[in-house]
Amino acid sequence: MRFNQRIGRAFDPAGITQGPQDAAYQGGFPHPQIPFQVEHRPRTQHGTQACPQRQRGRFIGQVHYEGFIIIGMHEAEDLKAKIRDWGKALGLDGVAFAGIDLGGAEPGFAAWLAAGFHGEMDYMAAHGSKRWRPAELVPGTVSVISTRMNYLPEAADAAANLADGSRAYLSRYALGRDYHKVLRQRLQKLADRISKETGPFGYRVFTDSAPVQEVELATRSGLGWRGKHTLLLSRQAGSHFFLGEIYTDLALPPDEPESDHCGTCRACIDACPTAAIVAPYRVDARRCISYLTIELKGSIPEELRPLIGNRVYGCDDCQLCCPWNRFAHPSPEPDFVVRHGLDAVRLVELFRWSETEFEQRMAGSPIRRIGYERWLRNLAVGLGNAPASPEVLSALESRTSHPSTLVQEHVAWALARHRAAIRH
Ligand code: B12
Ligand code: SF4
Ligand code: SF4
Repeated sequence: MRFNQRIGRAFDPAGITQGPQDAAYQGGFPHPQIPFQVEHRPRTQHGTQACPQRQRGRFIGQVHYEGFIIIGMHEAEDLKAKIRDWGKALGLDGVAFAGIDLGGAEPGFAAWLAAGFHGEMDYMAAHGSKRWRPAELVPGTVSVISTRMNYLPEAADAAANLADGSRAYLSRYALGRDYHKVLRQRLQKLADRISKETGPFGYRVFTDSAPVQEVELATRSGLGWRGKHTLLLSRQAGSHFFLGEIYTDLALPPDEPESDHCGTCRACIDACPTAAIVAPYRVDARRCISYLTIELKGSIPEELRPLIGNRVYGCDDCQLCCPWNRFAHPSPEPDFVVRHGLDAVRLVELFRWSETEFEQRMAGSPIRRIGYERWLRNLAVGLGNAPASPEVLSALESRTSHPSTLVQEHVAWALARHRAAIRH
């Protein structure tokens, strides 16, 4: 019997689609009615990936037995190889496969929450065990297709930009088009391609948009290993890539995890400007510049402002210093091409933008989600840290009566800083 290697409790039309309470499950793969709170980007998750009706018998080497799908190991490996190739053709730089047992990682996450490291990101504490049990988030899931997509654009040198305090530093990932859209579309195309081979199947695609433990899944799939900065790293590509997943009811054998290649290095811990990496594999988000400039809605703690330097949207320091990022390749993806010269732009220039200019220029960019008020807040901090010049002072003075008290407060801090420096 060839069909006994992998068994997935994948799809039970009789049990799922006919239940009156499960109207949302019509079509084979459920649209969980969870008001998914976004992680990097608030938005409601739309169930666009439902499969209409599974057509039995169209899947290679697939046998249905009492509600189980049984796939032969040989056929599943063959399908995995094809999925890798299709992913590559779609511009995904890595495709690997994980199971759904995330046991072992939950206590570390609970400790992170208990320490309050999530700050104001309440969505990180929501959703309970769905985060750890993919089949609770998307019933029927038995495997995860874990993918990565390189984003590094051809851009002005990051170190030179960081060293020039009159320039703005925006995280490399945010210089082009919003990756959520780009990666999500690729994953959808990959799922469409798979269904051409297998017939309709149950799936749902994710990227940074739901209670999905993306780094943990990617680590288990062997897509890379978790660095001491907590991000995923790969020997071929460093860490400048996004992660995205397809939860699926296809039972695909998991790949082998990658071994750890950080060794005794601790460059990322030492390079962090705010000491946010409080220990290897532990990031206190409340100190992380990425959190302070993107996630935090209110006032940036004063003691951290001088440490932020000119980083006005996100931060890359823990990655820029990583030896493995010598192997990071610029992405050929047109969507990640730098827009509006954001890789080498002066703080005063960005601070001059009106709200309309911000909305127009940032349309389609991940930066737009922080809104104009937080944009000015961040720039005011950058200007407060910039070398004093008449231009910097007059730019700040032009915003002292801005209608937002948040902006006013950060501008006042920046001006006070410069005036104190001039007095001494
Ligand atoms: C919340 C979040 C953040 C938060 C918190 C980051 C963090 N390290 O937790 C903030 C806003 C700070 C952030 C910043 C960034 N993020 Co972010 N973020 C996420 C998100 C939504 C969830 C991550 C998460 O689950 N954190 C919770 C903690 C507990 O998990 P963890 O750090 O992985 O910790 C594990 C262990 O290290 C250990 N542990 C951790 N702390 C502790 C504490 C104790 C006491 C113990 C015992 C154990 C322990 O247990 C955990 C369980 O396995 C993911 C997307 C997703 N849905 O997964 C993207 C994601 C991780 N982010 C991403 C990116 C790109 C970034 C930035 C580089 C963006 C930027 N340039 O500004 C920075 C990098 C900062 C950093 N060093 O982490 C990418 C990473 C891609 C990659 N190569 O890995 C992801 C995967 C998004 C995506 N789809 O591509 N992010
Ligand atoms: S992104 Fe910046 S602030 Fe956050 S952990 Fe990395 S180096 Fe530190
Ligand atoms: S800088 Fe060093 S410790 Fe940090 S992720 Fe890279 S190799 Fe690992």
